[in-house]
Amino acid sequence: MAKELKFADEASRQLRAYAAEQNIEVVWDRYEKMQPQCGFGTMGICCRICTMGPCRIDPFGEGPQVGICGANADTIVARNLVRMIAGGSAAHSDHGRDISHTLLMAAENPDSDYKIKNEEKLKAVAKIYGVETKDRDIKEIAKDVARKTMEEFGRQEGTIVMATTAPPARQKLWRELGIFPRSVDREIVEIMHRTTMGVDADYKNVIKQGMRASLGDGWGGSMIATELQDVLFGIPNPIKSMANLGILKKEKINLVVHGHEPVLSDIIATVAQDKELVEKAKAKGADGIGVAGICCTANEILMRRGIPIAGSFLQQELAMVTGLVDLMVIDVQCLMPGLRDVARRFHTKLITTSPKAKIDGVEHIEFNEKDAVKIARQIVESAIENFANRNGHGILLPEHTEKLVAGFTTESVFQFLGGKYRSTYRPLNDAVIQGRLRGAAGVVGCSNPNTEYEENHITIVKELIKNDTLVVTTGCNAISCAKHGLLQPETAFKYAGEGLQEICRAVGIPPVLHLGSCVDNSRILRVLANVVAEGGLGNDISDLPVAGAAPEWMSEKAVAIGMYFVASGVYTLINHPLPIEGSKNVYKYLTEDIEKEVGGKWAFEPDPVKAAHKMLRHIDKKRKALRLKPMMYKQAFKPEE
Ligand code: SF4
Ligand code: MSK
Repeated sequence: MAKELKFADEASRQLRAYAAEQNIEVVWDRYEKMQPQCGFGTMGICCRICTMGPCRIDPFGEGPQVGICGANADTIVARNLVRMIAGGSAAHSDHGRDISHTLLMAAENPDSDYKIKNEEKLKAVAKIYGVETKDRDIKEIAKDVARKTMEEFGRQEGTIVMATTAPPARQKLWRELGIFPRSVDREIVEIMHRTTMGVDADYKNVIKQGMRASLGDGWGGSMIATELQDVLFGIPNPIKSMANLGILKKEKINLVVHGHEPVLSDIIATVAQDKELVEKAKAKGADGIGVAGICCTANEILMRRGIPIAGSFLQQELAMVTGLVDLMVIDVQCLMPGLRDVARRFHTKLITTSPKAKIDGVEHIEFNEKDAVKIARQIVESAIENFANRNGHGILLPEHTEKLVAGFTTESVFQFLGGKYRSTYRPLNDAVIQGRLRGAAGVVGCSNPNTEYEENHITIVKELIKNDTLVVTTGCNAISCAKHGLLQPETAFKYAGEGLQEICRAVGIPPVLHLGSCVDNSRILRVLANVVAEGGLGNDISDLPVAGAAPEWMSEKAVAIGMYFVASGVYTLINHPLPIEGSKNVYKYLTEDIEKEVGGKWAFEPDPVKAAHKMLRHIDKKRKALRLKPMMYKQAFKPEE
């Protein structure tokens, strides 16, 4: 019998209990079976880089303190950590590279299924790269921009051009420290080189390369992905929608898209509205075709099209457990191979689409951008065909849904704050300076069965907004916030402090702003750069009264994101520590000493209220340094604790 778990989300609790009754194993069951987990791995002191090993360091000091080659805990821990950064940066950046190729294809091929949807954004990116725009055909500009962004991945000389959008003081610091990223791929390759057997054994030097690669992700690969997706699919604008598994409909064909890249999901969302296909669906007895998303591909099509969100990372299997998913189509990243076995217990058809992400025994329909609509049609038709296999037995649909407003961006929200016709960050900066806002926090990232599902996400966000801190969110945190009603403007009056309420009332925004998918954390970087450029809050990101958190993190991508925020000057808090506890030196360096070098540091705090308070204290420290008005606290805690 599966252990009864506490979930902040009732829909997930019900479905997880139902799965247990039916003997369907899902992520929480596999997590339980895995206990106790390996202490060496958790502490980062296991090395299997060469076959003299595997080696492990005895954390109690009684057994071996170095590996067979003589590598100590500091070296092993640092190497393991930066290899996580390499994995995470590679995932985001490969996504960015694919979008550059899609843009080039859209510009070169007049019959392409992709079009340039936002010329203004294309011209803004062209400006960053010095591409001439005056009196030029938009497709010519797009070709140049696509090629320039492609060069960012494999550049052999110079540095990443996109990273010149960081504040000048930050760029100067990166150059002085030798961490200004040269090219996206090069920094990832260099991590792999330095961490192979017998290369870099100085933990600080290893971590330095980790910072450089992560900056290549945040200010390079991820930023390119975000910018070019806005060009191809449109810049999001505030848009209403719904979230949670209750958005699946008994009477409709339910097609769930899951993964990260909008090149497929965006086309599916269009094709699913095709009259002929809708008629086909009706002929099969369905009341139309419903598209819903899981994880970040969901965020992509929510932000631009208002397509409802079925759930976050930990709900991918539960969506199938409803018995209502006729087809789930997946692309890349955060796809649990366990989906295959859950799908087999239901009529659900699971389809992989990327040559990079197949699952043994699962139907594969290979997607390519050249035949995007044709392939999307094939997938939608497959969902329609499979509707007849839904036998009506064993359906459990928790009726839980929540309204939301998403679609905020670096451009749109602050245009809002600046008034309709003035695109300026001045009102935002002024609100912080005058003390209506304490500051801002980015709360992002995954969920993890090692934490009570969504409890940390929601508690931390509520505590921050209560204390007049504007929250921006991406990834699965954004989905959790949506499911718990935090993305509604009215929420401000329930949970936010008076200053933040005042702003939300004046501008009509929620106190928690959904900025998109995981690659869209680059929007947060851009917001920070714009706030610095607006003036009055210091010269660099590290001067700002801001903090970041990933309260239920699990992915290597979260490590890359956290590290690029730290290296950009941001205090970054996660619940469970990085796997570095096996090295006192690495731990101290990342949680203390690194701040003297880059202005940001890591913090670990599993208790969400204490975590929020740590972030607030950091924000207040920055306010004090800027000589801004001290803030009141909405809950009894000692500011200096
Ligand atoms: Fe062991 Fe050194 Fe080989 Fe790692 S690199 S497995 S510590 S011998
Ligand atoms: S999907 S990386 S679980 S946020 Fe981007 Fe969610 Fe984390 Fe995947």
